[in-house]
Amino acid sequence: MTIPAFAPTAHTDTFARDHLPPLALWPELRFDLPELDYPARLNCAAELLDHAAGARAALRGEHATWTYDQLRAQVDRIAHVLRGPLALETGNRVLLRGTNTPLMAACVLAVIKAGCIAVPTMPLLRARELGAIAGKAKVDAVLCAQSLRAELGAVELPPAARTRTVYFGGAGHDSLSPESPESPESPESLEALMAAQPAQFAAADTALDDICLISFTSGTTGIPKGTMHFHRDVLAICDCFPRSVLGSRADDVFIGTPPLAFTFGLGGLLLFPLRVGACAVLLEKATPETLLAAIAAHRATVCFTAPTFYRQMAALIGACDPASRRSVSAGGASAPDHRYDLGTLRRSVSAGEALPTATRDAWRSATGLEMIDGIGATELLHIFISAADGNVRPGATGKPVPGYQACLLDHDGLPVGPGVIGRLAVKGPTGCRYLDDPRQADYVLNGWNLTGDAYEMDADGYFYYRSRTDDMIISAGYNIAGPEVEDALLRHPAVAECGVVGRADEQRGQIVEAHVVLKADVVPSAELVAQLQDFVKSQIAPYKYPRAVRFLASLPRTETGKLQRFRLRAPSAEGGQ
Ligand code: 3UK
Repeated sequence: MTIPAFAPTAHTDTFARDHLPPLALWPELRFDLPELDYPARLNCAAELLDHAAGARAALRGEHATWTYDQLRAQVDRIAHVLRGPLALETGNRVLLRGTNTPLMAACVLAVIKAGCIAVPTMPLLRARELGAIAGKAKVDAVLCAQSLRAELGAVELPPAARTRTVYFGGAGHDSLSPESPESPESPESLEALMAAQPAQFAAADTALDDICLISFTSGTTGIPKGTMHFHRDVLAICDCFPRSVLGSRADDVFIGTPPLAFTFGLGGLLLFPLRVGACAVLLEKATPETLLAAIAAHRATVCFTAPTFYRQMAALIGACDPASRRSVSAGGASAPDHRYDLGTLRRSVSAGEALPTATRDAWRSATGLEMIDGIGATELLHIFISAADGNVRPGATGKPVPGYQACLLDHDGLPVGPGVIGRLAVKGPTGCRYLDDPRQADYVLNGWNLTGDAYEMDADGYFYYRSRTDDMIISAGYNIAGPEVEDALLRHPAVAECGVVGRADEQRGQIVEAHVVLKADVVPSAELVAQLQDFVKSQIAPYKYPRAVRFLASLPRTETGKLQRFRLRAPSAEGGQ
């Protein structure tokens, strides 16, 4: 069933709706589950906040814990600030900048509850990128963490947004309640403005298909694309993957690394926990060590992070006693090491890029847990193919999450059967709608969202990731998927991390080139190169072995944990060995 778009909008500023793609270029939307049947008037932030869980913990930051009641009160005060002193109209866009803190989370929810549109931005973005986003989304206001203030000063903002820029969460007090007397607020601080506002705000009476979020893709090339999402989309992602695959519960404690400005993090660390009345731990900065320690300290039950983080955490844990899921020190097989007590962890979700089977295996032997791999995309908001528990097949991402459909298309847009690599095509309750962007026509074909991934399906309907469609290496006529070679290399004991790309070659068109980060105690050498090459040949078809091997100190990655293959292919990356 396709629900016709455009219920009467509550927005007085219709900029976002006016810049939706023409309906003919929309993906087909499907609402095949009864839980996706939302009322015509819907404010997703109000829906998530007006929870029975009032007195229970909702968000834990580094400095404080907020109950559901406290979170709602903070959100309501911020919503008043937006509609009162800042004089924003419904439908206005508010650019958001901050690391993962309770106050940043409250800002996102407040913008949406006030009927405005949240435009979250990744903390590491620089002035030029922020200026492009602010201009594209024509933002009307900015809420920015004090810690990210410096870069914002250099951003070219629309004049209305420049005069409506407010800072929050100064050093060490992002925990504060508005009444907190401890730190004098500058007059422009959000906290100072909040203190003068009532703690009850009546949510804007938005339509289920009013836009509430514009999320910019972390694309590696070209101008960032703004993906537009409705109130119902936000609830739809909560009612698909978390219900049918993750199985989230009110007593869960969510934790992880993806920024709230990345929809992987927004869902996993804010929307999903709130939807079931659970608690989320928000970490401002995390390393594999500090995430492990935080899982133990907060008795976390559900973890969201990228594959490379799991690999590094597995290496830190070392051997493990699967019965108690407590780490034991790498040297002594029986002496328990209580530094990292992961006994409460029951779910570990990996997304953002392909999960190598070698990493799945390393995490299982370190923790006893079977990882939940899931492919998501900013255009579709969250995960649409995944598997958990007994449905996991090594090497496969999984099956379409109930509510979504997927198939593989050939070059002509025709479906291919099992065992043939094709272009991944997806449809479901969420889908791609770029803000005023000609690339809409590249992402949507005959109602399907084309994610840009090359996948293969088996006879049982499991989907196996191969590579990005434009990353497939073609060497002497063979198609070689970099991630398969990476998975083979990761099984070698000397390899900490690696990235495999195609490099232009006169004779073969391209050759397979491996960029390898060695484990701390390993010394690079020509013998090691030969060893790694032989090792790959012993694991997968020999023609796939890396003809060139380069050693690097670290791999270039995005803030979302994705390997930047284009940087490995760049001529300047030709150094190394
Ligand atoms: C790749 C994966 C293999 C794939 C995202 C979960 O990553 C997210 O969104 P982005 O827009 O990137 C989308 C692209 O990333 N990818 C993501 N997950 C996997 N490839 N296996 C995976 N498990 O190329 C996809 O097209 O940054 C992930 C939830 C929300 C998200 N936005």
